[in-house]
Amino acid sequence: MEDCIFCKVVSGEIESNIIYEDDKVVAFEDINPQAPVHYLVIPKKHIPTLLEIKDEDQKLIGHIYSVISKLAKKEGIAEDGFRVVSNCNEAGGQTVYHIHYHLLGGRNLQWPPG
Ligand code: DGP
Repeated sequence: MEDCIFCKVVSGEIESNIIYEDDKVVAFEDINPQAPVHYLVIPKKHIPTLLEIKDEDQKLIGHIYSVISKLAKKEGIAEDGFRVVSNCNEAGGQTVYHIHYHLLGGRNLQWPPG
């Protein structure tokens, strides 16, 4: 998608601090971190919202969670605990319409979220 910010992160057109990449997934630092560790884990495939995830994407979504788990361990936030958030549509707080999973950790996170 030519006007999608995260597709541009995937292509390298927009610079980002990439901390993990494979043929299906990219993880990079959020530009506006809300915790000491705040990464965004995204599929390279453009999927606008969680509502457009198809049955054929099940393996991809599972892979994303596997990457998140490895990153949490690598960053040393696994044992204390962390949060994975995916916002959907306006009321859910989604601002970039390319699905992404926020990985947040390194501090005590509050619940419920605002
Ligand atoms: P959400 O509100 O859930 O759609 O989260 C979008 C996140 O994306 C938000 O935390 C800020 C981040 N973000 C937006 N633009 C960029 C960018 O160009 N680079 C990086 N690294 N993060 C971005």
